Amino acid sequence: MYAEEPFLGLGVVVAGGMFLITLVIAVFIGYSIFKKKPGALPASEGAEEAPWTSRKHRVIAEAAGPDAGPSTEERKLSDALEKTRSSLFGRIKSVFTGKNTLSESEREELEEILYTADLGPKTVQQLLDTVFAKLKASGETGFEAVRRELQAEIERIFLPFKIDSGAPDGLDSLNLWNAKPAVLMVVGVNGAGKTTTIGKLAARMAARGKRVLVAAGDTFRAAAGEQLKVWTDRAAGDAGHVEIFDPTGVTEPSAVAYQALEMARSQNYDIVIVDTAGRLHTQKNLMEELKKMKRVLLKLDPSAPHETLLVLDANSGQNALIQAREFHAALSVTGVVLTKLDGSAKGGVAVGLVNEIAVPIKLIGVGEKIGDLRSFDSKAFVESII
Ligand SMILES: Nc1nc2c(ncn2[C@@H]2O[C@H](COP(=O)(O)OP(=O)(O)O)[C@@H](O)[C@H]2O)c(=O)[nH]1
Ligand SMILES: [Mg+2]
Repeated sequence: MYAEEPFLGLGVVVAGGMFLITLVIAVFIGYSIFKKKPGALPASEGAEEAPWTSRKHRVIAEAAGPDAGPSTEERKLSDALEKTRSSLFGRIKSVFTGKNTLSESEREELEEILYTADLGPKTVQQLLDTVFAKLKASGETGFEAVRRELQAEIERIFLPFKIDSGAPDGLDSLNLWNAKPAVLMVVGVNGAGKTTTIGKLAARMAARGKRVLVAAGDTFRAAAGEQLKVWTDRAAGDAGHVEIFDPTGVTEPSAVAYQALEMARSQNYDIVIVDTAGRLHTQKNLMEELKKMKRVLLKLDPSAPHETLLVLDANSGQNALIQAREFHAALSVTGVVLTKLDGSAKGGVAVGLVNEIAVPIKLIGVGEKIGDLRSFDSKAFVESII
């Protein structure tokens, strides 16, 4: 009996060894199969793909609305804000390289950086007062502390105007879902991006199955109607629920808006978007015309317009603040679309806008294509710029 024990021990060792070898082979085979399965590993994405392919797919996915995933949205936002980031994060960081103090001289440097990034003088002072008071109390110095407190303070500014943007297509931030037809008036100076934004919005509305009528209310600019037509055709895509209302011979913008709403009512449209002029003979004339437009819409529907969006070009910096003040005083705008954030170093203007004009930024434009419109996520925005 005792003599058999060594053989038994040897048997156990051999069996154990074979089991281990089998296990290693099984794991190896399993891994190879898993690796070949399409989509099993994200590494296959992008690398050798032609850039236009991914771009094309992205645009289509985004135009289709809610199905577009949040990852694309985040990636594109931080890409778009790259210049603003280097004019804020980059320059603020360089103030603190090689020193870890927080004196008057750093305050002056920060002040200049925030001014030139277009946050607005009043907002800059308010931010720095708070941040410096906090850091003095805690005794902290250095870049990370300044960055943390700046981010917190800017987020605090955005907080009262934070909008639950719902689905990734950004449309839920607009008050257009409790009326039929709902009226969206789009205002702003020439070249701000009104017509482009209308195209982007109409595409998303069509993707939600809505019937959209776009009123060509910019009767002042020659070819404005044709440009709008190109956008509405693009927006309609294959689903085709976007029409343009551009009556020949009607030169008064309010008349166009009025007739469009009448038509939308009789033909069962869900949403009327009114494009408007950005320039008339004088700025005063423009404001009067826009106010009149609002009044005539109100005559047909006491709750119209349900949204008045002001389109502002981020590149216009402090001028955007001046425009916002004027348009808001005349029309009580319900939200801002901040366009051309892509490639602009002046994205910081968003902070001054909300702080000084007290209107929410509902959407942002990050490019010229139909998919390049985003809901405004203030937290992601702040983290992308500082
Ligand atoms: N890069 C970029 N260009 C934009 C954006 N929105 C509009 N544009 C461009 O700005 C220019 C003026 O736009 P348009 O819609 O005609 O402005 P409108 O006069 O306010 O109607 C056009 O060349 C658009 O392609 C944006 O978010 N990013
Ligand atoms: Mg236009």
